[in-house]
This record gives sequence, structure tokens and C-alpha cells, in this order.
Amino acid sequence: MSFATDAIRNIAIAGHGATGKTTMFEHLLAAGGTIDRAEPVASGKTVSDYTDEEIERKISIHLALGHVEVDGTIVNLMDTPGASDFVGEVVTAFRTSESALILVGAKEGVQIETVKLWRRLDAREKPRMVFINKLDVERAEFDAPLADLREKFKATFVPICIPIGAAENFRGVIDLVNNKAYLAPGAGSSEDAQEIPDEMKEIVEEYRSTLIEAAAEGDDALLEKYFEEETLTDEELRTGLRAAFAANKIVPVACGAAEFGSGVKAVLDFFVSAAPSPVGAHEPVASEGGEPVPVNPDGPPSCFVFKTTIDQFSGKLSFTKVITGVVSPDVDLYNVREQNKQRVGKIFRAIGKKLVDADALHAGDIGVLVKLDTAKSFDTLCSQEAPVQYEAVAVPQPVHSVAVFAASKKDEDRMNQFLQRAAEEDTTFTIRYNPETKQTVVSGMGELHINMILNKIKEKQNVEIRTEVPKVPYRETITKSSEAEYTHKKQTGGHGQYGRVVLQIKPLGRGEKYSFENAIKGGAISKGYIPGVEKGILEGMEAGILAGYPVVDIAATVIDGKEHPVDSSEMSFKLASKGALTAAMEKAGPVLLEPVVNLKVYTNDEYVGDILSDLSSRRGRVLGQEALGGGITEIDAQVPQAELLRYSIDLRSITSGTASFEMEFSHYNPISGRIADEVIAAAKASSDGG
Ligand SMILES: Nc1nc2c(ncn2[C@@H]2O[C@H](COP(=O)(O)OP(=O)(O)OP(=O)(O)O)[C@@H](O)[C@H]2O)c(=O)[nH]1
Ligand SMILES: [Mg+2]
Repeated sequence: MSFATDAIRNIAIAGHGATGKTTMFEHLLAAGGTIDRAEPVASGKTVSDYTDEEIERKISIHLALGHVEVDGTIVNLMDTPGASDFVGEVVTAFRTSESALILVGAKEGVQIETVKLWRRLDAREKPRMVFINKLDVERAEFDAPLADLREKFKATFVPICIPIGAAENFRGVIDLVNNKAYLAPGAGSSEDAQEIPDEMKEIVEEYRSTLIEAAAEGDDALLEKYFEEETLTDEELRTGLRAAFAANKIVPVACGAAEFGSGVKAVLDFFVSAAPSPVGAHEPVASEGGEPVPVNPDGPPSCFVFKTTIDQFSGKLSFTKVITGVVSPDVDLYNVREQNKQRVGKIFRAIGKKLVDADALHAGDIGVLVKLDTAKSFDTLCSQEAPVQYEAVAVPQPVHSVAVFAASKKDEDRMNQFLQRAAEEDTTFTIRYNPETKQTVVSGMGELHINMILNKIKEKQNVEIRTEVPKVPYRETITKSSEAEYTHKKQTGGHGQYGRVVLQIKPLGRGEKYSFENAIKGGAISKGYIPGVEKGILEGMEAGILAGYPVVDIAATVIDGKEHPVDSSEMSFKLASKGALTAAMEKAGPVLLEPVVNLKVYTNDEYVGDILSDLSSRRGRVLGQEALGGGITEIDAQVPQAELLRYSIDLRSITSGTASFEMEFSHYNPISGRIADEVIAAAKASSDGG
């Protein structure tokens, strides 16, 4: 089967951990007939939590795909993890879908990860709907989480579904769009639509008139008709909702108990009738200022690889969204980054780990290409005649790093190889050798994230990996101008070496790195030796005089010097200028610089005081604090990186694991006194030791 662009719906299911996303995904597949019956998460047999680590932990870790077909429409679903450690998967799913389904617990209300994801969706103006789940649990309510949503987010929330009772009295839901009841008497509900119970008719009318009004707002012609006739037909209701939803004017709210399949059919029907298709969507391109490309089935094919994994049976899988044209089996696609062509063999759709044949993928559709050995996440594949490169997904920066080494030296290469492979599959996991600190550092979105990857390598590949706290990449610079000279002179057997350099150095602005000027007048040093002078400075800047860290933000000017007609060479001048630089830095008030990061912490209000006092003990500077409403606060601060090496662990213990944070490098800041002395002493100790 293949589906035209307007018959495609791509939906990312997201929300705080354990709100029931995987359960919802499973029941949507069952409701649409893709699987015979839904399995509970606890059984370890769900379609989307299929990896060993997911089955073992009973949480989602990876983005998983599935789809249902309803009357010629395909709904591509993406189940995403809720734990903040795996947010990269959610961001990727948001990028590849036209709308999102956000799950919220009926008892818990809006939780922290949901607030953060909501802001990501806001940044992309992405349409979204909400499912208030677990209405069957003790003390569950519908009105309270709805009020919580309204308080936390400035959006027009419009119920498209309401519950019949809640908690121990929960009996099912009413689909307001189709005016039908789904009664769910306890577990194993029948999803057959029924007449609305008499006692609910009045309240249903109230909700429906709000819904009709919201739909009318979606379309000017409908609004006019609504003013005249004060109602809309069911068909007009759907058209209006579809327009209002696609334009992000409303946030439709459904509800139920996914565990029992309750409310699921109403959501699926709503996806088909009202969720936006990829028609009218645009894909951003990599080149700056380049126009986004409209999703369009005409013209040459182009597609975006949003994820790659290695499957033990099928080899490399490339999860791909088609942006333009139609991708059919046996077509040749050009990889823009690799500049090579590869033949696409068969085309598949994924249902969890299972691959099923697809005839072709039209623009907007999502599928799996196999055995494209060189394709990497975020590559573009297209026709060689019409090359285009889509923008990589802007996954968040890693927040936690550890230095790793193999317990036995002989495993070092294998360890590196497996870590590289992990980084290729997981775009929020990075591995980097830091020549300055001589450490291999892996970074990820949290302790859980990194441990999971390391454990997998330990268990599956039998490589014992040890970890240690990564060293901080300090820098050195100067605080005032100075001048110094140095003569390099050596008399050996035949040719001697001679060069004299007089150097002036000045501090540059932070982040300006380096500049070099040749201000020699009258040819004291011939032009041909000047590159040697500059090389000497660059080499000298590789290791500063305080603790051997790289030197930054220096303007160097060579103002005078002397050469010898026979003994001078580029090498002599390099050594002379390196010596002059060292001498000049000694007189220029050298200081250490430490990296400072921008930190954003999201927490329940009750922990704000503890977090602030902890940050001040870490030499943090709090820049601001914003109540996001409903008991959640965002704290913005700048904190030295050296103080945050274990923050993901410490924040968890301060807040019982409820808070989360993001950080990114901000700038380098000078340090002095005891803090600098300690860094210098540590550098001396480690260079003496090794
Ligand atoms: N009582 C009740 N339990 C539910 C309902 N939906 C899900 N659950 C249970 O809640 C737990 C978490 O469900 P999941 O579907 O794994 O939640 P998730 O959002 O996918 O979790 P993560 O992927 O880890 O973020 C499981 O034990 C489910 O069986 C519901 O409607 N009612
Ligand atoms: Mg899950």
C-alpha cells in the first residue's frame, strides 16, 4: 500500500514518564487493527518497548514507530520515552511529525517533563492535542488536570471527549465530535460506540456547543455561518476543528484509560478526521538563510534520515521521512554528505521491531530503508540531479560527562569502536578524546543515559569499562600588555641556528582567541621567516605557563628582531618567538580561565530554596527565576563547569529525582586565589605523575 500526502498523519506521542504513552501506542495499534490485541507494558511484550533494556526496566528508551490504516488514511505513530535522559528521541519525533499527542496523568496533572516538551512544541508552533489518561485510578479527575493545563499553558484547550465518572466510578468516555459514548465497564472494555446515556445529555450539549464555537473560529466562512445559524453540521465541525488544530489555535483534549483501551478509538478517529497531514508543511534546509522546502509529492525524490540503528537480522536500518517526490523500491538515492549513490532495495514500514513491506513512500510518509551502509542520522538522501540538504535535528546538548577507559589496555580499541557506534545511533551521546586532558570523555543527557550505554557494551561485548570524573578544560590568558625578547642561538658542527624576536602581546576580548601582526620595519626579520615567528606563537599558545592549559585571547605583534645571513631559518625563528612569548606572558599578568555554563533547572516550587542555596555553594550566579505556573519553576543561572561535574546525580538527590536541567557552554571566566591555586597544583601533580 502507498498513501497520498493528504492521507498521511504523522503523530509523536510524548509526555512525562509513565503517563501511559506506550500503553496508548499499543492500544492505538490494536484499535486500528495493526495488532490483534494490546499487551500491557508489565508483560514486556508491547510493540514499542521491544529492546532488552526497555523490557528489563519497563520504561521506554528509544523512539519507536508503528502505524494504523483507517479507510485509506495512514496514521504513523511514534512512541517516545518520558525520561529526560532520552529527550533527544522526543525532539527527533517532534521534528518528523506534524502534530503531537501529549499524555497527562489524570491524578498527577502536568508534570515537569511535559512542561519542557510543551515549550519545545511552542518554539516550533507545532499543533498538539492532550490525552488525560488513567481516569480509572484512585482520586483521578478530569476537571483538575484540565484546569492545571489551562493554568500552566496559555492555549485554548477544547475537550473533544469527556469521561463518564472518574476514579472508582469511571465508566467510559463520550466522543463529543461523533456524539457517541464508549462505555468501559472495568477492564476489557468493549469499544463499540453506543448512545449517550440520558443523564449525560445535558452536559454533553454544553461541551458540544463550546466545541462547535471553537471549530467555527478555525475558518472564516464557518464563523459567518455559525453567527447566522448558531450551529454547524457534523461535517463542518470536523472541517473547522481540523483547521483550528492545524493552525495551532486550539489544543483538543481527549481522555480515558489507555490501559483498558478506553478513549482510544475516539483519539484515533480524531487523528484521521482532524490531525494535520504533511500537506503545507515545510522542511528546513541546512544552508543558512535557505528557504524551507515544501513537502510535495511532485518532482525528484528527497528524504531525511532521522534515525539509524543496527538490527541483528536486517543490518543497518535508516528511519526516513520523505520530503519531496515518491521513493519507490530499487531507486538510486544520492547521499549529499557522502557524495555517493546507493540503491534502495525494498522499502519497509516499522511496527516496533517488525518490518513490513511498503510499496512506495510519498512525500510526507515515514518508512525504513535498509542496508544503506554509510547513511547516518540526519543525512539527506535525494536525486543526484536535484541535490538538497535538510537541516539536522537540533538535539539538546549533553548535560553529563564521564571519562572512560578500558579496564584492560588491550580492550581500548574495541571500547572506542563500540562507543563510536553508540554515538552514531544515538545523537545525544557523544564520544571525544581530549588531548589536553588525555581523557576519552563520553557525554549524554544524564547518568542513566550514559550508564545504560556503558552497561550494554559491558554485557554484550564483554568489555570492562571504568569511569572517572572528567577533567575540566581550563584555559590561560593574560591581563595586561607586555613586551619581551628572546634570542635562539645554537652553534653545532656545521650550520648554526640563529633568530631573535621582539614580541609585544596584548589581551584580546574574551572569545576572540588570537591575532598576529607583523610590525617589523626595515627588514630586521626577512618576510620568509615571519611564518616561522607565527608558528612559534601558535605552538607556545598550546600550553600556558601557569598550568599547561591552552592560551587564548592574545594579540601578538612582532616588532623587531635580528637574523643571521647563514644560521637563520624558519625553525630558529619559531623557537625564538616561542621563547619570546613565554617571557612576555610572565610579565603580562597571566591568569587561569574556567568554563562557565548556562544552566536551566526545572523544578517543583518546593525545592527552589534548596536548589538556590546549593547553586550558591557551587559559585553559581542566579540570573533569574520564573514561575511557570502550577507549581513549577525555572531557574536560570551561570555556574562554573567544574562545579557541575556530578550535577545530574546531586540534583536528583536534592529533589528526589523530580527536577531536571539543561546546560550549554557560555563563556570563560578568570579565576584566582585558592580556586586557581588548586587547579595549578593539580596540573603540576598530574604532570609530575605522568
Ligand atoms: N490504571 C491505569 N494504569 C495505566 C493506564 N495507562 C497506563 N497505565 C500503566 O502505567 C504504567 C506506565 O505506562 P507506560 O505506557 O509504560 O507509560 P509511558 O508513558 O510509556 O512511560 P515511559 O515510556 O517510561 O515514559 C504501566 O504500568 C501501565 O500499565 C491507565 O489508563 N490506567
Ligand atoms: Mg513508554
